Amino acid sequence: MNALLKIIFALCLVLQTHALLAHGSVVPEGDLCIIRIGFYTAHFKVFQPQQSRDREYCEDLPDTGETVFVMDYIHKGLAQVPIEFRIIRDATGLGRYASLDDVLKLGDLEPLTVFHQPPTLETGVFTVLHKFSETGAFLGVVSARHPETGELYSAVFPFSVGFRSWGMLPLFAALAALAQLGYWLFTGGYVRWRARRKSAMDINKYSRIVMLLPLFLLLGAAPAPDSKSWSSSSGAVKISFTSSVNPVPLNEIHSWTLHVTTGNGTPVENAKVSVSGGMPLHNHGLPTAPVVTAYLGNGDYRVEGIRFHMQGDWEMQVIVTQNNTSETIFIQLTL
Ligand SMILES: [Cu+2]
Repeated sequence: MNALLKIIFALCLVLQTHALLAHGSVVPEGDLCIIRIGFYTAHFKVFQPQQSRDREYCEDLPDTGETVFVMDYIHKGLAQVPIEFRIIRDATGLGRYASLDDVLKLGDLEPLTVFHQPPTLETGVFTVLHKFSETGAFLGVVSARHPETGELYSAVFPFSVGFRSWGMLPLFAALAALAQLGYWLFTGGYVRWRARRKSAMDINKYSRIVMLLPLFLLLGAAPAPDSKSWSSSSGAVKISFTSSVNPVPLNEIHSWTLHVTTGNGTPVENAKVSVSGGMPLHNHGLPTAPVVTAYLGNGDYRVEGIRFHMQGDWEMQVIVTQNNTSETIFIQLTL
């Protein structure tokens, strides 16, 4: 047993160094991943909101389906360069060791491309969304052309979709489990477990029903979504909203009408209203900068240019200023 543990430990070490070499232009730094596009750097995050909500990935993705790639600029110069984003099937055969040179040797990338966004200027956060329909090995290619020198900088990051590349580790884990099982059967542990399990079963049946009861009660008590309102911490200002697209859409520019009242429901007329937002759990902002474009009367304000680029928990921050006092209201919504 001791020898087996040593083998597993040695294997972990080997896989660890393997993983460190593995990210191409994306390198881990603490809990974050950094992508280097020439001298440009950005925090690099990948989400699969439908499958794993707020889990952040830097390379290998467990599932197919909707995937969001996010680059939060560290080097602010990236806000002024059009960024090109391409995902190709890995035809280099090099997997995690593929470099930019290997990609250039492939020649025409068009036949291998599964996703391509031509150079796009994003002043805030760069995000692209792609729905993977098949598992496999892929290469991401990110390029940015320097606006003055004209030089093209590129980054390549190999990643896999739909499986975890843990190398031989699962095999060794299975071996260890088998050894443990053998020991257990041999010492009679199984017989004792069977006896305990049988008496536990009858209790389980009832406790499960009791545990579900509060859930039913909660579902019955949930308020209708359109009657929702949010207050500032002092309670002086209250806000509700209606969206031009219902329900609030994913990845679509739309507008909101904010209804702003005092705590007791009197409309707040002609105030200065500003709106921003983001995902607190992902630590990133909105991909757009919404603007209040009109006061519509009766405490209603039109906000244009809202876009949510991924599923999950969002928070909108609304600041209402009138007579030199500002109140801040946070609106929580889950997409
Ligand atoms: Cu997010």
